[in-house]
Amino acid sequence: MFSKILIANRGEIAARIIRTCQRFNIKTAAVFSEADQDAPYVQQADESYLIGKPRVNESYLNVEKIIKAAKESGAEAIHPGYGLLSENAAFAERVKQEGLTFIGPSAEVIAEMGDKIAARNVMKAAGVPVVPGTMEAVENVTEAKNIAEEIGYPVMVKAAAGGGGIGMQSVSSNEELAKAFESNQKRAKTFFGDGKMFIEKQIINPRHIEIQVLADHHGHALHLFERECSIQRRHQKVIEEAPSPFLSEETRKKMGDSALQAVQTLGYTNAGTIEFLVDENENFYFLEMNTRLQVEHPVTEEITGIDLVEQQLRVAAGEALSFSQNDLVINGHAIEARIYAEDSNTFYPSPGQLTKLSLPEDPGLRHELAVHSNSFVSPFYDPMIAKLIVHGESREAAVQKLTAALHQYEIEGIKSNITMLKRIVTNEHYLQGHTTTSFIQDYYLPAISKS
Ligand code: MV4
Repeated sequence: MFSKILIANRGEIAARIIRTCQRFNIKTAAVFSEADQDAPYVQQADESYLIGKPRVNESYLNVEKIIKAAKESGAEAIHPGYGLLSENAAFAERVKQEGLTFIGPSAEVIAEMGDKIAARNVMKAAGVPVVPGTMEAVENVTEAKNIAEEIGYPVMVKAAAGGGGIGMQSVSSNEELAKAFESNQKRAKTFFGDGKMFIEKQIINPRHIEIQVLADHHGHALHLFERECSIQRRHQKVIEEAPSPFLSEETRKKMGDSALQAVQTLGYTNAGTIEFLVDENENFYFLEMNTRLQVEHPVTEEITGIDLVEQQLRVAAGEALSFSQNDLVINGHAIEARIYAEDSNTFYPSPGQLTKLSLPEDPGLRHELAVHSNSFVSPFYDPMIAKLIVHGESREAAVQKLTAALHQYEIEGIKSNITMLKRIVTNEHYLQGHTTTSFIQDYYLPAISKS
């Protein structure tokens, strides 16, 4: 096992990684920007390195500064967390070239999954169902029209370098197609420097359900069941849970088997997530693979009892997984609510000075915190300031705990989405498990416009 690692991230995930390291007496080196001098994780780490100005390009995305800090600290490995450099193949490669271990999959597989067309092809070859559509880049509008007519409208026009909804659009007719194709291609070129586009059939009223996978360097691969992440707003997840209230045992098994097929075909190592769209008839289709630890990983930890950061460290250090698929069972139900510094009605970010943070302390609650009670929430970064995770014997028990906890959760000085979260978890459709990607549009927005 490593004796010291550097964490190339900030906020709650840096704190989360430090916690597991402390359990195993692994020393931690943090990096921080001028805006994060006072952040809890900077104190919690054994040592910390100021790497630059607040803007991410000058700090958390600055590879040279991060490598320099890693060298200076004597760390043997770098944990990239999520976002930032975590799915940057060039960074993973650079870390390796510097003689350090990147705590994640190989640079090659990161690059392969970053290209959504390449990913579709690998998954198809692995026998994983992919959304019907093109398996190569679509060159121009004429070709796009022919393909869309063949697939049948509505279709999704997507950028190969995209993900998270950028460079993507739903198109319902031939008339809309030319503009959609060209404008998304332009956006993709601007954002990603890559205008490759592809077309898929649009799955109607889908759920977003993802499978957590884990694989070591000795040929062992496991899945840790699914997370239901359908409740999102503008491609930002709000509430996630495990297991999904929608999946039958049969579909759960099929999705898990598919995910394992994918991992084995890819030669994937470390923790990863395979995202699927699931339609109303429980047909599932590969969407994207995330080659990192995810924000919502705690719900999987709660229902399986596995510490995913511990497993990432062990795998990266070359250890074999010490348990097998048959050892894993789903225990109860877990839900995560993301606490954002934003207005519950307008969704505008609300950075600023916290004056109070008072956390509920009921049993079965877990807090992941980016802030303390008098933190300044910086406008430079993602407005997620905390996560509240609950675990209960059943979905009903978990929802009840979450509702009670949200009612006790106190944040003052800045606006938060606590009100929004309370409205969602008490919504009758949520209680019935009607968690689809249009939940906020269909049930939340109409409810607040009435109030
Ligand atoms: C889709 C889709 C329907 N059909 N693809 C949104 C983010 C990006 N990762 C893929 N997305 C979608 N792709 C096909 N063929 C619907 C979405 C989608 C969505 C997916 C997951 C969670 C929330 C979503 C919200 C809107 C659209």
